[in-house]
Amino acid sequence: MTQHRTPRLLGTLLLVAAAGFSLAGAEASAADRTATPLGRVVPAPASVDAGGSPYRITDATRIRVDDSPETRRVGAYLAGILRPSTGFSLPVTSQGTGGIRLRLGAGSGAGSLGAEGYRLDSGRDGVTITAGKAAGLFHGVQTLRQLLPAAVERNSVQPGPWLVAGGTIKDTPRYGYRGAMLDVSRHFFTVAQVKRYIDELALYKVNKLHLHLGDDQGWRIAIDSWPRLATYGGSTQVGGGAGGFYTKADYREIVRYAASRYLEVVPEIDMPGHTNAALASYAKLNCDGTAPPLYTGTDVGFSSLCVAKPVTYDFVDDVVRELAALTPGKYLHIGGDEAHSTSHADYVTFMDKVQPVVAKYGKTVIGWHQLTGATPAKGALAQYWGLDDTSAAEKAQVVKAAQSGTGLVLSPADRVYLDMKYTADTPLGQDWAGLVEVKRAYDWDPGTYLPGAPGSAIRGVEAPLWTETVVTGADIDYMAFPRLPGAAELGWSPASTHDWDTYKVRLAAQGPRWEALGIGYYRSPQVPWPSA
Ligand code: NGO
Repeated sequence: MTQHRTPRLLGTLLLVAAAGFSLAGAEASAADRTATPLGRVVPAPASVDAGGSPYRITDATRIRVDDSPETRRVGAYLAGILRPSTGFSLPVTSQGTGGIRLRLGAGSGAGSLGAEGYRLDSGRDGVTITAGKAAGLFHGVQTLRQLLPAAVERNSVQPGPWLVAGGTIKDTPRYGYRGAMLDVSRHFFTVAQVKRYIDELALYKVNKLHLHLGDDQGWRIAIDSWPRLATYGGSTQVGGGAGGFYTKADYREIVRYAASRYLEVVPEIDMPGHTNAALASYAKLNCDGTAPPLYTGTDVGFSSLCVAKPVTYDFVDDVVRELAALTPGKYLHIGGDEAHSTSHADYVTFMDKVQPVVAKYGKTVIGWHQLTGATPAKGALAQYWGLDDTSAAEKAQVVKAAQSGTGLVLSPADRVYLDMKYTADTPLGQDWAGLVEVKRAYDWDPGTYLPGAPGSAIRGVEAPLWTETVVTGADIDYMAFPRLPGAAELGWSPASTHDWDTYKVRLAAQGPRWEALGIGYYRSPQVPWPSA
């Protein structure tokens, strides 16, 4: 570190001497050159008032927390990010003033910041993040992270300087539901891979991780009362690989880790279609009593639970009960898409019977938007995954449900399906919904996307990553970046900030950050990435 610094400092001193400036003046101009402009953050903050002196994190900086355990935890998390790259000790303490301060529920209008909002004040003496709730502090910390140079994300000591531009950010989310889905059924992903994705999501203030735990190709969660679901139904995946499943301990660890990043896990068991793995595991679930073979292809719409058999509802009750017991969050997703092998009447019957089971175990139903073709339970959310040019009749059905109180989560497939190819040349992904370049993924408004749906029905945005073609952690990164931050911004930032030309500049600034984090991404020619 010293070796790096000496020539830099010497250079600065020589320049200062030549120009006849004071050292303080030189520092100020260095600050101007290197502090990230206050608003250059993804998602765009709701309000930015830049100005005043920057704060410089130094060896003397302390992270000052109030006495609540949650504030301490967020402080420790921040220290964990800053220490390796700055090389500073950054003690987390409740003593003293100045430095980086995390304050929960105290003054500065914290009450108006809601469950997830925060305020960040930066000036010569320090940076203060204030929030009403710990989630807000955590989101404020993500903003602070992005205001520091990208090198802050590295694991070894970097030269700095570590400047935070002066001014005030006040920030609250547009929507309460800001999700990302990972399909762990088509290809299985380990707990470590899921944790890495959680960390990537947290950086962009995503607060829901939807896990697609069951589909034709694999059942991925241990259910004690139906053990073969996981041990047999989870024993393969697309292409015939070994597959895998989460034990309950694994799953609890995912839920715990997500909660430590203020994400709620939304588990999905897709029903009554997309159930070949379950049907293969238990012959009695099939109408004809014969188990089909395991499936490793990528067709959809060929499987259905047997709506007429009572055992189907024993199965559903057991699965929902055990899954609900693993789920501290509010929601349980029951799928309901592409039930092409279930008659419409059976579909309606099935949903009428299954939704009350979810309620019985204390959870709120989410279903893919085909659920609006049945009768969505009171309080249920429908996840819209149509296209811009989905038929008017299908959209009208969703809009009608929204008018009757069903909340909507928007995942238009030709906008935010992260498994769509960026261009015809993208080596991974599908193109059934079209090619989705970065601009297309960002340039739509959730508030007006489905005309006729009341604004209050729109609960948020979710970016699903289906994994028929996605096999490794690197594949996840490549398909998610740089589109995921756009979906996150649509969920968080006020419509008034929506502007592709300024967004692409903020997005471009994320590139070096991803490089520092080891995230391989698609270098879209639409984005003005800084040259390496
Ligand atoms: C569809 C289908 C999934 C596929 C995905 C691939 C929904 C909700 N059902 O989305 O089974 O994996 O497309 O893009």
